[in-house]
Amino acid sequence: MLRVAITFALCAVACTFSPSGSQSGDAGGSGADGRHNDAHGLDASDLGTCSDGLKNGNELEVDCGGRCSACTKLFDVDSNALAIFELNGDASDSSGNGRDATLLGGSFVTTSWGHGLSVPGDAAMPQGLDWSDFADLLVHPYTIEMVVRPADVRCWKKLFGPDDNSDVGWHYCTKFETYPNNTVGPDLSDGARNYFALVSTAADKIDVYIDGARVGNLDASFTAPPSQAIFFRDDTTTGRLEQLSGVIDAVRISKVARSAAEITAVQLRLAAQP
Ligand SMILES: [Ca+2]
Ligand SMILES: [Ca+2]
Repeated sequence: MLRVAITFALCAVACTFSPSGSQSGDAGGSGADGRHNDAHGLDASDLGTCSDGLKNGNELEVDCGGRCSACTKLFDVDSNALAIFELNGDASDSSGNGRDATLLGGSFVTTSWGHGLSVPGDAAMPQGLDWSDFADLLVHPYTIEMVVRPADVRCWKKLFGPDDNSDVGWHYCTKFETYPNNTVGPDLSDGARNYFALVSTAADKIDVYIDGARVGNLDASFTAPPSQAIFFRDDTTTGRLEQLSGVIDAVRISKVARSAAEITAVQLRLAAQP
């Protein structure tokens, strides 16, 4: 009886089942040795679990990640999202709220998370996203999360502007900066992916998280709600000479202060599919 129980327990860990109930993990006849959950020892039967509607094997989400094809949705949809832009070929809102951004310019390129918006960083070229139609929704508390791989982090490369006629806003300036206020956090690097989470702590203050770690609290450089919400394009005041160059994989805008645990969870997802 003990042996039966152990066998069953092993199977619960190592075997996979199709929705019809037929067991697929042992299809190769190797027994419940865990081999089929090992990304280094696959056979044809393993790949069937990449389309079974279940999160199994080493999948990051249901039927994607790990040994399956890459996951393409970085952010989970929940009731606290105002808008989610996965940027997998367009600027549509995947939160279910229909708050699409206007694509100002850029091109879509392949990334480890499907696709991202590539912006050239050229003052003469249109680029970025305009979400100004919904800027009045950005009241405290709010959270803006952005996953960006910059080509150049030198001062200044604008990430977010609350007003197209103002130099203020969020920038790369070697570090993260809420111009004209303060820089915060570590020195950042050209070509390295950054996950920024900017979490309001008052109408004019934000906590800054970079790659899952809280690095400080500082003036947001504007008082929420902003008059506009322009991402990844420089303002007219500086002649659009402070344009970001790089690739943006996804953006989520939320009507809550996302918790440290939620932000850590996103960073772990990112790290699992570098
Ligand atoms: Ca699966
Ligand atoms: Ca994406």
